[in-house]
Amino acid sequence: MTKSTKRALASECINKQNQVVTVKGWVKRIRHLGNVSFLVLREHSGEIQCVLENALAGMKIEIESVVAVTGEIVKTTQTKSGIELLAGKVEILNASLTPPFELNKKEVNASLEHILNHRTLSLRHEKLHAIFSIKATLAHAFGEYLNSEGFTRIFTPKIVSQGAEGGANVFKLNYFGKEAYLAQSPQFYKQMMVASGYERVYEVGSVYRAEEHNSSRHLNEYISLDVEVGFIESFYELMELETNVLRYMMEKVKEKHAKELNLLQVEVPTINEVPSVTVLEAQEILMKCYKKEMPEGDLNAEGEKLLAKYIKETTGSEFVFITKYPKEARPMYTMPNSEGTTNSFDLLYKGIEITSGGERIHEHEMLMKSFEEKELNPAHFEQYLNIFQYGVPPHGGFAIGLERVVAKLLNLPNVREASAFPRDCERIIP
Ligand code: AMO
Repeated sequence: MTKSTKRALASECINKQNQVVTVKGWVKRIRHLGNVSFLVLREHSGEIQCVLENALAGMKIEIESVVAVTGEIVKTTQTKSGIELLAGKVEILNASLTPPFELNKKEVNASLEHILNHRTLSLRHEKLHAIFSIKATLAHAFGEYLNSEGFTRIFTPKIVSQGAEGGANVFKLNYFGKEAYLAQSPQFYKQMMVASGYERVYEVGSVYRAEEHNSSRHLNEYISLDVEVGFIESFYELMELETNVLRYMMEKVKEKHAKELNLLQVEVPTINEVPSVTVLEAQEILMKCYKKEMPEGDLNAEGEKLLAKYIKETTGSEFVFITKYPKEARPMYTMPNSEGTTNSFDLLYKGIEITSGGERIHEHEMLMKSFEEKELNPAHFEQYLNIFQYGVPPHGGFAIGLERVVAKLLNLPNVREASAFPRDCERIIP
């Protein structure tokens, strides 16, 4: 077996001046000037210009081919990095056809349909590529912060016997002849893991919603960043925890992605205290300032946008918590309070809901009653309900929709742009 040449990364070449190295990657651009060709090679760590002289300059190389280039790293004034590679050998590892997607323009001039139809190629465009590097950092930072606060990461099933969020938006599937569903959220399981004694748990996982409306903020599969905490004194603790998690996530993006943020012309918000209003207060603001009447006990999409505008103008914050929704607007597991509402909250970011959360009912009898009030048959939820007879502490949690956070942070008009391979009513490929 022949030993392959050890690959040098483009980002390391600055420290390899006057050394002979082999770089490997995609041909981003190739320009011919007489006996010389300039090949820009792109890979995950960055780019490097390779200069091909004489015999090599005549080589026929299609852009987006995968190549290995061997040569000496030298200083130059012709590139931003101040170095280039003088090629002695070029090997085409896998030739590309002419790509059906324009990758070398500064802007992406293509419809979302075209972008998504050619996803593998479109993700090679630096602006689209940047979105998913930032998304990965947000998800990682979410876990990193919670780990440092004594949380345990959990992994719960996505094939379930009951939907946790209610409503009609569950995908049914045939599970060896029995009816099963794709999980709408890890709600019951994260509560069960708190009750199992882990107390503080989180999950980063896919969840499924059979939303039939093709809107710019709904996906049929998305990443839910879930948190559940035992022994809470009040649901305000959860709002504080979420503020801290989000602050850490944003700081990490700032720290790691200066280049991508500059490319996308995005400013990462500094999260201080997040303002909070009750649903009732929000409705009063919308009536007083914008003459808008809202649905009973809730805000509609227009109301959420207007409230965000009001909060931004009056406090400077792009985030706002809305608290104390009525029972009717929340799932059966939500803790009611003595004011006739619930200990629940949503978080809006730039006028879009990115989180729901709240305190859960932890007393068996109260929970049974709540299921019955929502006309749910307790027999269908027996396993979950039984747990509450064996010592479950006061607890609560929340879930953040990752793609919505990415879309809002990066000013992407459609949440699909924040999913590498989005699932919507019409799309299941690629
Ligand atoms: P909820 O159903 O409000 O709450 O979902 C939580 C968050 O998930 C995101 N989200 C979506 N993102 C993209 N496409 C969708 N179709 C979609 N639906 C929801 C939103 C939303 O705020 N179990 C509770 C959470 C909890 O109380 O812990 C739940 O799932 O950002």
